[in-house]
Amino acid sequence: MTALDEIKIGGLGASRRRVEDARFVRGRGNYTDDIVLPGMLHMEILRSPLAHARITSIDTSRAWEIPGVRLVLTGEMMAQRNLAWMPTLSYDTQAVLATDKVRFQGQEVCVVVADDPYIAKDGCDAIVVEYEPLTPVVNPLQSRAADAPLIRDDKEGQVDNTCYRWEVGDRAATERAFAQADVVSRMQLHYPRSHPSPIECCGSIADFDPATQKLTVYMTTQAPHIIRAAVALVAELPEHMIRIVSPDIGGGFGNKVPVYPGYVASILASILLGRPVKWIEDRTGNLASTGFGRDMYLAAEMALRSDGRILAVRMHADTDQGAFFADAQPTKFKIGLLHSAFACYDIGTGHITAQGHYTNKAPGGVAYRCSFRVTEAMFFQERMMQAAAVDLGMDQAEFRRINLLRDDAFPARTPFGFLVDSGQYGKCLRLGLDAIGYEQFLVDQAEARTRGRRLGIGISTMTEPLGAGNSREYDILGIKMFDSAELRVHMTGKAILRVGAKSQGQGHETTWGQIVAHELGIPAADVIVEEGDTDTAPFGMGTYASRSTPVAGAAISMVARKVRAKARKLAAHLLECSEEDVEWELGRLYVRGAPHRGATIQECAMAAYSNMPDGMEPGLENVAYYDPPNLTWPFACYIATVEVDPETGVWDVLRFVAVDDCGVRINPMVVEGQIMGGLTEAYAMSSMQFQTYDAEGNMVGSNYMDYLLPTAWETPGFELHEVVTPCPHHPIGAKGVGECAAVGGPAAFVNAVHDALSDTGVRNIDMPLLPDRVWQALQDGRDVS
Ligand code: PCD
Repeated sequence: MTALDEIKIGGLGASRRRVEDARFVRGRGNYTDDIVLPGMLHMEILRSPLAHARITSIDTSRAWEIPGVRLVLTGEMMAQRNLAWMPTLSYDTQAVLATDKVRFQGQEVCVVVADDPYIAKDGCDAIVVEYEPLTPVVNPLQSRAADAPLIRDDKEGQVDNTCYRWEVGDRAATERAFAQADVVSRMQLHYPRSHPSPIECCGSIADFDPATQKLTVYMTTQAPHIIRAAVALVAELPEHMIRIVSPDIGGGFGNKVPVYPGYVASILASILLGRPVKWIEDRTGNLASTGFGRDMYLAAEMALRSDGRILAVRMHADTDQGAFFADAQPTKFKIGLLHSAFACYDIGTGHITAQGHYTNKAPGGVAYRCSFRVTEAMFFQERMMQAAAVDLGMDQAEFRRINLLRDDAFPARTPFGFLVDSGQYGKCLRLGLDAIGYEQFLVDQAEARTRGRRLGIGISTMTEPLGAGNSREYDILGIKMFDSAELRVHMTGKAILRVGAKSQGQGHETTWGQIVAHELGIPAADVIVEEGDTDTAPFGMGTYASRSTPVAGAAISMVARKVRAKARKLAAHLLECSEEDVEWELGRLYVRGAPHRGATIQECAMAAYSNMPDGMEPGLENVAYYDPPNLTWPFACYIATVEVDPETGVWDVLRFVAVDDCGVRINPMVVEGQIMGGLTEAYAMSSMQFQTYDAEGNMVGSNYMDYLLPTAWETPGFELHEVVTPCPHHPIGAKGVGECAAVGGPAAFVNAVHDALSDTGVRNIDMPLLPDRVWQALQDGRDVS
């Protein structure tokens, strides 16, 4: 066979149509809310109207009187079962239902279970809660003030509102480098709170069967196995009696990684009532209480030589974690992978400090489309790079070019301890500049300026650490980060593949089959892919941080290779030769030197059930657990050109060029879809999206009138290009890609707008770059934060 045949069977590199779409576009998906179980009840949550208050009394009597109400749960009742508080994925605790205080607006106070969701809502309305208001704390500045109220007075030994402190790098070497700098460039900014905002909100159906004592939970989780482990450990239920099923998921974006009180309350309700209990969150519940991204204040300095070389970087981050430190982080890294900042540049040395702050806001810091805080890292890095180029009086593209890691530098150790695997950064940058017509744009820009028009160009070059772990360094709650795949080839050569990851729309059912096709020559269409049921799928850490291709994808290659090894034995038996003489080509094994004597993979599969050699275990299946040796490091160069209207502050995107290198692409069409999706979110964050709070801690943006999602109408067109640098340690050379564009994209838009304002003295306008902010900056010639 030839490479062309691999495309025909839907192998590596085939832009195969997404098989899951056959049900999605027909409205035949099976989401949590589509599932109806016999005797199912419905749960609603009563949320706190106040950001910070002591609960003085809760009266549920009127709720109990409503016909159809089956159960009302308060924090007190949870406490009696030791379930009022739950551990978070970051070694903190979070209130399931409030007992002592409420700590953010929208916090879960009571739940009502009833015959239908409307009765349950009426039940919530009938509950009377009395609050004694406390001073709300809505940002890190207030949080660390000497007279700030203590938010987490539930935690023993907690004396102030500090959530954590963290540090990495070489302080002394960094100080020495700064002492030698010709130019020191400084920058401060806020990456605002944004919300992943999946189209499907969160929800669960807990189904405890009193007869079998088995608990089944259908739920919107990106990490079903982690949930099973958490339920087993927290509720002390035997693990084999817990089955977590993630059915179809309508977008995750990191929002569906944490464990939410609604899940836990529905489980307890089902155990108490012995009936299935469904909880489906509404939009405001989702926007007001579930995992936020970002909300980080960054300050940094860069030590530069006058020839443009970066000697060192010093950064400090203050994060607003909200009331509970509830996002998932690898244990060692309290602020995620923020220290991946500057990983694509040769920066000599650096030092980063970080402090997390509790505030009276919903838990934040979730890795919204990024590998644990990498979005903040790359945004800051690229805003800093632009500011430094201005300070040096250098061309921004040239400044990047001379500092990017060179092709012969890999594997490259960063000052913060990462090992960057491979890349062709200079090539990507050049391709991007050529595609946008960089030199000509600068000419046009200068010419337009003479006529009062403000054009700008913004560049963002970035890399992202994707595919946690390796297990030496990465764990969540002590569980090592690896992944798994189980492949069973049936006698007719068709197969089922079960994987520990869980797609939320990424297209795993399509792409995983392609890896099997590549490794075994079985057409991708002959492989059924199953994910998300802990009773059937092998253990996996879930799908987030673009880890599925780097980790689960590698496990799929490895399990297919194990199957191939057995097929080789079967072929030797069929071909009556020794195993050493059997050669492999895609989909077929043959006798070395006699290529016409061969057996197809399908013939070998049949033999595994009907004609195996004496002493061989029948069947053709295997399982593989994959612990990656390193993260994969894709690279991207994003370039935006914009025009800013000086009269209104409105800016339009003229063109957007993206050059992505995510190693070998399994399905180029899926990859392009991922990049376009990420760029759309990047555009949203830079231009229109933020979650903000007033001084009382009231959330502004708890609905889609205030929190804006871009539609096809506002979203600019994207011109996509590719470079392929295979990952040296991944079995098929693939790197992750799902998040890159959302991570690197915002800086391209924001840099472009700032470039259009380069003669005004404006150094930074914080995101989102709403027209009024841009206009204000233009009026005053000053920064807007
Ligand atoms: N791929 C290919 N090739 C390569 C790579 C990749 O083909 N080289 C493809 C795969 O297979 C898939 C996709 O693509 O299908 C993706 O991948 P990745 O990168 O590996 O990733 P994952 O893991 O799978 O996923 C995850 C991501 C994330 S993370 C996010 S946010 C987002 C993204 O993904 N989300 C979502 N995308 C998406 N899409 C959709 N549709 N939906 C959703 O939800 Mo995080 O951390 O969670 O925040």
